[in-house]
Amino acid sequence: MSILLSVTGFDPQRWYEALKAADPSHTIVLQPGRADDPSIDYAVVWKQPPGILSALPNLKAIFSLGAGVDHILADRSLPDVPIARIVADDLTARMSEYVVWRVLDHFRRGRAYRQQQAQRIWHERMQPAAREVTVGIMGFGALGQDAAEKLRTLGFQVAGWSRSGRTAPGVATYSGSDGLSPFLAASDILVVLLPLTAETRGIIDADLLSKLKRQTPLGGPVLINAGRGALQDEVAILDALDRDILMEASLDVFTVEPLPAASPLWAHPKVFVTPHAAAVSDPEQLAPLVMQQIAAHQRGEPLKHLVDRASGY
Ligand code: NDP
Ligand code: OXD
Repeated sequence: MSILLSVTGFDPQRWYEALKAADPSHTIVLQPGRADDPSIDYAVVWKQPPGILSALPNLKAIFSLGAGVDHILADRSLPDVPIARIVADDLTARMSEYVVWRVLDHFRRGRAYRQQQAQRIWHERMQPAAREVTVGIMGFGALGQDAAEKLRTLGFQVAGWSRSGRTAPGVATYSGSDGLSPFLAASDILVVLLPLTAETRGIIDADLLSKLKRQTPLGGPVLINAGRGALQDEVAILDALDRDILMEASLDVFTVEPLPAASPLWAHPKVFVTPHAAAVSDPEQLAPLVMQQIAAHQRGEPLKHLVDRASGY
């Protein structure tokens, strides 16, 4: 059985070795012998070149090497086979670390204290209690729910927004377009963990930012986006920061990645930039899960974490 490994932006060799180590009995192919290679049964991909999958006549399923699948669905010529994504404790824990880190840094006045230290200023800032602050998690799925649980352990109030109205104990949940305004009005710190779909593209715009709570215990609302860059209007974010509609932002994802050197986001004093590093896909942790999925599929068992192409995630 042959598996095509098609990755750009990740190191293919590490994934090759991890997939081999997880199950040495399969052939892993980095480049198909020919475009319509009939020996390929499965494709394991991250940002595969468009068109590469549609030519494979015996392809049975496609596996994303990350939680998101927008990089796969961007290929308009995809064959009609199931697509599965990654849901894994390792990836989830990494994202929750990022969310907790950024929430705590904004909450505990990290930016102000770093500035003070640079100027040797000894000045204690007003510090609210975690219970006075609501973190709104936009995209209340596998990642959002875990982050919510960890933030609740720290004492924060948590709100969640989803499409279908998912609930979780102790979390105020909202859904759909009707639930969006009350959700935003309840959020002091907005954490975006949405997938990029036709419905969510550009959702973090001037209108959305204007609906965030103005008077917050921190002095203004904070935006943290680790979902996808194309969810956000970066001009609107910069404008909201400059007009104090937004107090601070942590951005891990950008409309163009790598973030161009000319982007004003790099040097903006209220913006904290990370290079799409919130939750990396670790080959040693994730390759065994992909191989288990393939083994299950071969035994005729259903695949887990399937993508609904109509909703785009
Ligand atoms: P899930 O599919 O588990 O969760 C997605 C959530 O978004 C669900 O709650 C879903 O609602 C909600 N949602 C989707 N569309 C809408 C909509 N139109 N309106 C309201 N809510 C919506 O995904 P994960 O939690 O596993 O991952 C989320 C995203 O995080 C990924 O798609 C990826 O883009 C990003 N990511 C970023 C990483 C990074 O390093 N920066 C690393 C890993 C992931 P419902 O519950 O009703 O289905
Ligand atoms: C993912 C990512 O989707 O790393 O997993 O962005």
